[in-house]
Amino acid sequence: MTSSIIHDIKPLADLHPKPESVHFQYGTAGFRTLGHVLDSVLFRVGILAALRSKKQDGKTIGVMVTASHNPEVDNGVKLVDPRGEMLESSWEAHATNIANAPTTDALVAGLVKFVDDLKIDLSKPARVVYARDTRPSGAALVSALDDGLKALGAEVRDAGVTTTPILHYLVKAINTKGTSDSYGDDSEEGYYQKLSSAFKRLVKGRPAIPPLLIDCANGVGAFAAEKLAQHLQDSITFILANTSTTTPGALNNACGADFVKTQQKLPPSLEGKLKSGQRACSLDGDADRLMYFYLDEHSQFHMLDGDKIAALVAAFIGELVKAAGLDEDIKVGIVQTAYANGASTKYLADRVPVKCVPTGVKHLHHAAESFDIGVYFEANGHGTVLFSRETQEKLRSHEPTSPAQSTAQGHLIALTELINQTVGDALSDMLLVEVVLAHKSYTGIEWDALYADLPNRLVKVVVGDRNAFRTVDAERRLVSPAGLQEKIDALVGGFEGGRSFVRPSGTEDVVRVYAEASSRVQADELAFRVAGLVYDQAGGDPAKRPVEFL
Ligand code: NG1
Ligand code: ZN
Repeated sequence: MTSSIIHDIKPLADLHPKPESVHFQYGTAGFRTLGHVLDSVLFRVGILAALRSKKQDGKTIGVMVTASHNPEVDNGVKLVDPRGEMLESSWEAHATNIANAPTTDALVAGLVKFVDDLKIDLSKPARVVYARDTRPSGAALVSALDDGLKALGAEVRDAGVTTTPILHYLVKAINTKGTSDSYGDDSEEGYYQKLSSAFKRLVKGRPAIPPLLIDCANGVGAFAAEKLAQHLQDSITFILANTSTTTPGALNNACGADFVKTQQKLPPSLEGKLKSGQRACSLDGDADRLMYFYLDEHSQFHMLDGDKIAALVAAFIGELVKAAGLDEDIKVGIVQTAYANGASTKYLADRVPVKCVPTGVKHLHHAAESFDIGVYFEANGHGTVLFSRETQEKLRSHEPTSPAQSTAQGHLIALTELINQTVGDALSDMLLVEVVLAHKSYTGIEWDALYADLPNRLVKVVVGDRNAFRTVDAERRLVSPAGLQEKIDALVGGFEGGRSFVRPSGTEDVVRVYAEASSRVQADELAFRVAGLVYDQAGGDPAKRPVEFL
C-alpha cells in the first residue's frame, strides 16, 4: 500500500522539478532562500506536512510561507506542530533530505523509505492549515504546496494572507477545539477577540494610553494591526505607518524590526512622524518580531529591543505573582541567547534565574518550558512568555485572601490569554508591553532606564563553507576551525568590557560576528577585527574582504 500511494504522486511531482544546482536546508526558520527557486520545496513540504499529520494521528499541522524580515525577493516555508510549536527537530533532517532528492524517482524512493523507517500509517487522515505573508512570490508557492497536499489527499484549510503567529494560534486552536484545553475559537476573529478582551480587562481603570505609532514593515502586520485596532476600540489608539503591502520592493525595506535592530536608527519613513517622547514600535514582515523605540527631547533615537522587553515584562509578572500571594509557589525565569546584551544579562541575573541557549526559537521555547513562568526573548525582538500547565492551574484555583490579591490573580489570568504562548507574536507582545507601561505609568524613558545597553555591533562574513564553523557553550565558543577561538580571546582581552563570539547562521549562508564593548567605537572595532580573523581563516582574498553589516 505504501508504495502505491507514494508512487501515485509521480505525475504531480513531475510538475515541480528540483532545480539542479541548489542545495536546500531546513534551518532554524525552515527553508528560506530566493522565492523563485522554491517551487519544488513547497511541493515536497506539502507531502511532508501530510505525512507529519498522519504520523500524529490526523492532528492538524501548520505550514507558513514567509521569509520573515528578509528582503522581498526571498521566501521560505516552515512547518508548525500540533501544539502550535516549531517542527520537532528530528524531522528537520528528513525535510532536508526530501527537499534535495534530485529527481522524481529519487523523491519517490526517498519517501517510500521514509514512510517505512518512521512506520507512518498512510491510512490515517492528514489535515493541514496553511497561510502566507504578503510576498509577491507567495501565491505561486502556495499553489505548489497545494499540489503536494493534494498528492497525499490531505484535508486542507487555507488561512489566507496572515501573520506567522496567527497561523500558530490557529494550529493550536484547531487541535484543542472542543477539549477542556481549548486555546480559543479557531479563526482569525477568535484570535483578535481573545487578545483584545484580555487587553481591555488588563487596562481597565488605568489612565488613557497615549497613541502608539506602529511601523508595519509594509507587510502583513498592517492588515492584522488594523483588524486588532477595530477589536480594541477605544482602549488604545494605533497610528499605522509603512502599510504599503502592494508597493513592489517595499517589504522590510528601510523599515521594520530588523532594520531598527541592525541599523539602530529610526526608519527614515518615520522622520517627522514621531514626536519627542512618543513611543513607537516596528514589526517585521510576518509580525513575529517587535522592536520599540522613542526619540528623546534632543531627538536622539533610543531603541528598546527584545532584551529590554524581557526585563520589563519579567519584572512586572514577578510583581503580580507576589501581589497575588503566589511567590512561594510560582517562580519566574528568563531564557536568552548569546546575542542578549551583556548589560541585560547582568540586570536580569541579579533578580531571576537566567538560562543561555543556542540561537533558534525551538531552543528558547524548550528551555522556557522548564520554568513555572518562562520569559524568553531574542535580542531581535522575537519572544513570548510561557505559563506551565501547573502554573495555569494554580492561578485558577488560588483562593485570594484580600481584594489586592484577587486583582493581581485576575491580571495574571488575563495575561495568560493576552500572550500568544505558541510563538513570538509582535502584536500580542506589543499589547503586553502597553499593559506594563500603563500599569507602571512608564514612558519609554523610564523603561529604557532599567539598565544601559552596552554598545554592540553585529556583522556578517561570507565564507566558503559556514559549516566549517562549529560552536559549544550555547554558541559562545568556537571549536572549529581549530585555533580561531584562541585568536578571538586574545583580541577581546584588549577591549574594555569586551565580548565577542562567532557562529554560523542557521538562515543565511554567512557566519555572524557579534561584539560588545564599553564604547561604540570599541564595539565596532572589535566586531570588524574579529570579522577580519574569520575571513582570513576562511582563506579569502583580503583585498575583497566581504564583510558587511548584517
Ligand atoms: P541566524 O541566521 O541563525 O542568525 C536569525 C536570528 C535568530 C532567529 C532566526 C530565525 C540573529 C542574530 N539571528 O538566525 O535569532 O530569529 O534568524 O528567524 O538575530
Ligand atoms: Zn519574522
